[in-house]
Amino acid sequence: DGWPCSGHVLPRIQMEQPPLAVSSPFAVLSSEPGVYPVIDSVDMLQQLLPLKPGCIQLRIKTGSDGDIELAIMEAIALAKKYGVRLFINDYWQLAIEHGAYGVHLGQQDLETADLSAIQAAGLRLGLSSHGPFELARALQLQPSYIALGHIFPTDTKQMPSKPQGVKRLADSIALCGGTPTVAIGGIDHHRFAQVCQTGVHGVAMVSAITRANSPSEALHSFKQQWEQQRAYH
Ligand code: 3NM
Repeated sequence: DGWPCSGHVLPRIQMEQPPLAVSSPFAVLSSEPGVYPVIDSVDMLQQLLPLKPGCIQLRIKTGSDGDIELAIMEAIALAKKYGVRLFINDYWQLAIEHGAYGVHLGQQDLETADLSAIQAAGLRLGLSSHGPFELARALQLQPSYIALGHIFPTDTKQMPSKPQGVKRLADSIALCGGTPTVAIGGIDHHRFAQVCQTGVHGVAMVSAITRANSPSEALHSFKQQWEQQRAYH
């Protein structure tokens, strides 16, 4: 497919476009996301909920459909009991059906997810972004928050892009205007303070919490640091 130009046929550049079915903002977060563990089991959720993280995300990548639905149902019920805002990664239909606080989607999920249904159900929407193009695409959809990643090298997920670093994180936060932002990727206790100092609204972590000797102590310590940074800035 192309168009003629001075006797040559140039390839037509295909830009994938998001489904722009949604023209108003998604439901807003009740407050900034804060310390935001990303976990993959109900067991880990049970350990962390008593510490009341700002938000928490259930991100399950393996398992049978039945097991995944059961885990999502249990997780939503537990999070409600503790009054913690739970985002379901990927499984937006189940999130709607069982009344999660919100849905978190990657950019590739935008091809298939029904954003209007998520919005109509009143669920919050978090979107991942990994650089200026994805950030612009995410902003167009007026989500409840935008995740900016990955900030530092990470072993948890294979990333096709390069780490963005804190300078780019700060620039992206400015570009987001009023939309809340969440930093993710390679954030641990040593790097937490410099991430907070960018003014980001939330910090998401997988391994620094789930692979700690005591996940609940790790979360407690991140929450304390978050409060200190907030009081300082
Ligand atoms: N999403 P850790 S980075 C799940 O950049 C995930 O979108 C990322 O794990 C993104 O805190 C990432 O262990 C993994 O580095 C984050």
